[in-house]
Amino acid sequence: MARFEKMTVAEALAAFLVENGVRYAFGVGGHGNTPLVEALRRRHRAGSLRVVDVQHEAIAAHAATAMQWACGTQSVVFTSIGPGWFNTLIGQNTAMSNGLGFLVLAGDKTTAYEGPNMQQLMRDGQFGFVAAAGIVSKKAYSVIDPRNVYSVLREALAKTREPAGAGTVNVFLPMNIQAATHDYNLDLLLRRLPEAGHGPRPDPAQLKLAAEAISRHRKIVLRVGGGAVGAGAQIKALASHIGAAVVMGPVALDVVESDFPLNVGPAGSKGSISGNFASENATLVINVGSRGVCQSDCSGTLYASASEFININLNAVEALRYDGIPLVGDARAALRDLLAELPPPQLDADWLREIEQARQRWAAYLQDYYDHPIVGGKLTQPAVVKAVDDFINSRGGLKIYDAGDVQAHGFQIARHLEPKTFFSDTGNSAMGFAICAAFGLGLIEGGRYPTAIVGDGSFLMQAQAVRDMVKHGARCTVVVLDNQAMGAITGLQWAQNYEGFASSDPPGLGAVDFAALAESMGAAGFRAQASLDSVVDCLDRARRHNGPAVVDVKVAFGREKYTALGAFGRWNVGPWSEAVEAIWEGKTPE
Ligand SMILES: Cc1ncc(C[n+]2csc(CCOP(=O)(O)OP(=O)(O)O)c2C)c(N)n1
Ligand SMILES: [Mg+2]
Repeated sequence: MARFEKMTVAEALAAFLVENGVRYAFGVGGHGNTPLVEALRRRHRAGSLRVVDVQHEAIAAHAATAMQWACGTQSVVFTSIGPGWFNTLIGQNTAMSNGLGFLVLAGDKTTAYEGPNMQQLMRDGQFGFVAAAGIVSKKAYSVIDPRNVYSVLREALAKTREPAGAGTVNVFLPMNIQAATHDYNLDLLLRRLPEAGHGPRPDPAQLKLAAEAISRHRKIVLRVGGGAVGAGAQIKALASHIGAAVVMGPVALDVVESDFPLNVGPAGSKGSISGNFASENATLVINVGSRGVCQSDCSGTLYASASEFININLNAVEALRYDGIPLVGDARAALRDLLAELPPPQLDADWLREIEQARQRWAAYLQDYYDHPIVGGKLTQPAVVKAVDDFINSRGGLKIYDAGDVQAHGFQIARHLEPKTFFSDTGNSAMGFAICAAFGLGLIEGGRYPTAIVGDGSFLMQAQAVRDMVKHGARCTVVVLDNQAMGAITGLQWAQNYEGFASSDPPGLGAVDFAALAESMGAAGFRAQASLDSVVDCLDRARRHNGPAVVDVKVAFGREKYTALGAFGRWNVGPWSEAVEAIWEGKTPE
């Protein structure tokens, strides 16, 4: 006999989510979602779901992304109708850019639609929000009937977790429907989604082609992307077998440890000398779960010597990039299958030596920066990033790098000891992601300690997240590298022979006291002096503080050497676009 229970649509929805492993709900209430908030409240009080009210919906979306990324913890985001939902969009794109997804539950006007509603989409038709969300997310639904909770919610949640296609899914909840009651069949309502099965194995015929291609080449690069997370052991095994340099994509820098002798680090304009050297000189490139976003593959022009590509990817379309041999399948399985297909190793001693020399050139280049940590009486950003990164590694913490020069320095300087310890919004580069991510990760009981490394510009885009950290008892540190500039943009303007304009504080304007700002919101604030010892001392005190802490570090900014690491290669932005695209099209550079 089926069991039935009368409840509101919002309550049924909350019951379904809890049953399916959702543990956090981040969001903001409004006139568009009071029945939903009431249903979430009951779950919160019962201890089955933690409701975390935040100061801005982007914080909610970023926190949900970070939780899923770092430890697979499932969350949903809830918003009122209209502006609250709009505020999530930057976070939805961040999640999607990094292959992650979650449900966004947003209020909507009533199904009666008696006339214009406050905060409705101005160009709304009956399903205006659904149409708008359909463009910016994986999928959007409207709950127009209480029974939709059985089917629509199940499908929506499954889509957020789809292998090789995870993304955010928006579910719009008309206000009258949220509050409507229905006699729910509990057996139908409380079904659990099955876990996704093992990923598919690549086609044997394509595997054979790939193995033959490998036997034709001596200079090989294995390019590691986001789809390779969890496949570090298989990547090292294959790289060791074929003597391939391992180039790390920005989203996957920690998949293989920095000390692995064939790891040449990141490539692209914010990459490394060694990563670019290997990429430019390889004749065969094996992409493992890698999309090759513009900044990281010199806008499609990085692999100057490559005549063949192999693409291991769960997504059949991504597997066609660079006209490569497509190995459509799970990275671990495909790498194992490929290795099994190969004859005994024939390593190229010259290539291995060239790789090692390039690694040494990059290490020496970096060391020169670390040896000059002060410019004009202030610490430099590269030196501080190195000190912060070393500190986090020594304590086994998580690091989240924000946007701008801070992010580039994270790519280039951070060292990786184990997977799932480095996070940066590489595909969307949403300023303020890191501070929100640290907030989310700092809530997880027994979780690893998170530290956000952010610029002044990025901090001030989501400064209110500090208040959320305080309110909800997050344990985390935010290190602000304050150069009083949107430094990455000024640097780009200079590199393109423009004037630095509208991208830094006007001369004479005093700096923000970030420690005081943090203290005003109830967090601990620490001010570093102009020495690396002082930075480390502040980090240590921040870490021992049992709550959120902000460490304010004033860093040098200008055209002088040592203030920022170099950019390399090509990037199709601004005045460079045409020249880079000509190379991409196959024209010889002038
Ligand atoms: C939301 C958002 N707006 C604009 C940009 C473009 N952008 C990229 S980096 C950057 C400046 C970052 O400044 P800051 O956080 O202070 O870091 P810095 O480069 O100075 O180290 C800007 C404006 C962006 N990535 N995200
Ligand atoms: Mg800055």
